[in-house]
Parts: sequence; structure tokens; C-alpha cells
Amino acid sequence: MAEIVSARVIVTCPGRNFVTLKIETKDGITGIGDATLNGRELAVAAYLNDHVIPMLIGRDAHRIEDIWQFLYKGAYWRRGPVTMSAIAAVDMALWDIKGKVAGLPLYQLLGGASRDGCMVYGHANGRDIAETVSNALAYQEQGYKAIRLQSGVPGLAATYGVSKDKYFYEPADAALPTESLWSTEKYMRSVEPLFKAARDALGWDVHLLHDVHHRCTPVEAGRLGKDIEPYRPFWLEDATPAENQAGFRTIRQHTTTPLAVGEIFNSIWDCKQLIEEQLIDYIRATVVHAGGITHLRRIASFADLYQVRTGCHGATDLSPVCMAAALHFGISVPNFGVQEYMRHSQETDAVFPHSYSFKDGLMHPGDAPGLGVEIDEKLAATFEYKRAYLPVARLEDGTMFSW
Ligand code: EZ4
Ligand code: CO
Repeated sequence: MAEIVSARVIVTCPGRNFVTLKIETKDGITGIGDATLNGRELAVAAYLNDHVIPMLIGRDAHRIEDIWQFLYKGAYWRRGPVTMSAIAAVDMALWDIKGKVAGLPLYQLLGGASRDGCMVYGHANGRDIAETVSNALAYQEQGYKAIRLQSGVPGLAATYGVSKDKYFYEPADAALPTESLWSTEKYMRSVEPLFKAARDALGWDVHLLHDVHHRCTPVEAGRLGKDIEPYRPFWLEDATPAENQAGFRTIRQHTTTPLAVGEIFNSIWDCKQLIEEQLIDYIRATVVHAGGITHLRRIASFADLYQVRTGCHGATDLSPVCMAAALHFGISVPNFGVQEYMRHSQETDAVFPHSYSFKDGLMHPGDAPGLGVEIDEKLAATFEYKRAYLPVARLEDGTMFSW
């Protein structure tokens, strides 16, 4: 028995907001979990503080599965991003504690390494194709084996997903949502030339990815997938909103470009039909937003039956705690595909010292016991929460649109 004696929520903003749960046992062992939900951070903090933490005190930290089931089934109100991020934070912290008690890095408890490291992809952005391709070349020189290409769209003032900074990208950029204009027609024409230019410059020995960010209809996505087929993309991400999972049948009928979806999914139910019908190739559900390591392993096992591989979300709004958890998961899971990797800022890395590392396009979680990441609470306390929202998009006639 490793009795939980305390659990605390730590909110910090080292350049961007992060919510972290810290659990402590009677023996003084601590574990941490990421609970960050971009733009809705304080909702998860309140859910944890007001409704989860009181139920954790006195429980056995080693009973990870039972606590997961207790929090999921016991709430009656199941799923949803706030609930599942809170459960994920508890789950990560408990796995961290178990690893520390065992004296083993978490991946050893998950079956050990299935590979040398996790292939990651970096983000190459640019205002135009030339700039995106030149940034992609820089990633290739750093050893990346996979690169996501996002470029400004001619005729549109700003495009979500295209960073103004070469290395850091913080999508939640204002205290109230900024609004940008979107045109699918203009966008659709811009993607094929981007891939052509990238293949010409980078060659064929690097994986190229692209994120549509839920902005096409299924038939538009089918067209887009077909347009870039000659350049053999690794994947087309979030081609259409996935609330209607059957919508992906239409995309599949029109293109062999591999499809990835799921960064906003919260549970196995969000991807059940997509996986069962083999409508996707990569599932992007993440540790923090999809119920923790316990639930993500369940999703991956189910996906493996259908040859669907993992491709976890890994933007900077997921903290280094989630990154560490994702790498322990990724290095051990049999059907790993790729892991998204956007470097955190120096301030964030200082608040969350970690043992994971990058080399030759692969990342390794390191061999420190547990997750191998800590939170410097003193430093964290110097960065006060700052409300920040993701932008929104409207069509050129003013209609609200997906972004
Ligand atoms: O928009 O993480 O693939 N990555 C992405 C991200 C998401 C943000 C939302 O919080 O789409 O940039
Ligand atoms: Co995305």
C-alpha cells in the first residue's frame, strides 16, 4: 500500500500556461501528471481541486487501474476533454510513482523498449513555400526523419498552424480569441505546389506530413489527398472534423494518402468506428487528453488489431510531463508510428527538468525512474497564469468556420 496523503494542482505560465498535478504518498514519493487543456486550463484545475483530489486522499497509489475505473465510471458523467484530462493527470502521476517505487523508468513497466527510440516529426513553417522549404531543410540537417509542412496561403492574411517564429509556436496567442479569414479554395490550391517544392529540395528519404486542421469537407479532403499522392506524404492530418466518423469513408474512397486524426479525441469511443473500419492509418490521441497512459494503451491495443499505428499529438501546449509520458508509451507500444515534437521554450524546460533527449531524429525517454521529469515549484511560482485563447476562423463572408 502506497497511501496517497496529498495531491496539489500547480498552475504556471513559463511563456504559456501549464497545469500539473502532484501526488504524494505516505512514504514521501511524489508523482506528477500533465493536466493542460489549452485555453480551458482553469476548468481542469477546478475539476481536479473540487471534485477529484478529495476522493484520492487515502487511496492506494499502486491501484492505477482501479483508480482509473473509479474516476471514469464513478463520475456518472463520462468522457469530455475536462474530465479525461483530469483523469489523465492522475493516471500519469500514479505511473510516475510506481516507476519510482520500482526504481525503473516507466517504459520498463510497460513491457520494455520495442525500438531504439521514437521517431519524431518537427514543424517547418513559412509565410510562403520558399520559406517553408528552407525551414524544412534546416530540420533535415538537424537529423529529423519526418517533417510537417505548413505554409501561408496566397491571398489569406494569416493561416493557423503557421508560426511567425522559426522554432517556437504558441497557438494560444491572445487574451481573447483573434479572428482570421479562411478560404478553402485558396488553401486547396496551395498544398500541391508546397509538396512538389519540398520533394525537389529535400529528396525522397524524409517523411513529409501536413495538417489540414479540420478545415475540409470529406470530398474536399479526398481531392486534397489525391493532389498530393504523387509526393508520397507520410500522412494528411485532421482532414475533416471527426465528430461524424463515417465521413472518413468518403475520403478513403478517393485517395491512398494515409490519414491521421485524433488530437482532440478523449476516449476510445471517439475513434472506435474510424479504427474498426480502417478509415485511418494513424491515431493521434494523446496521453493528457485521452485519459492517461492506461487509456491510451487500450486505444493502441485496439488500433493494433487493424494495423492502425500511433502518432500522438505533441504540440507545445502539452507539457514536458506529457512529452515524457508519450515517449515511455511510444518506445514500448508495438504499433508505434511517429511522435509529434515541438520544442518547448527555455523557460518551460527550466520549470520541467527532464531526462528525455533527441538524437538523429529519434527521441528517448531516458532511464530515470518513473516518468523522468520533475517540476521546479519555486521557479513555477514565479510565472503567473495568463489567460490565453486559441484563434478562431471565419470564411471571407463572415461565417464562423472550423480552424
Ligand atoms: O492546434 O495543440 O498538430 N498540432 C496541432 C496543434 C493544435 C494545438 C491546439 O491546442 O494541430 O497546433
Ligand atoms: Co494538428
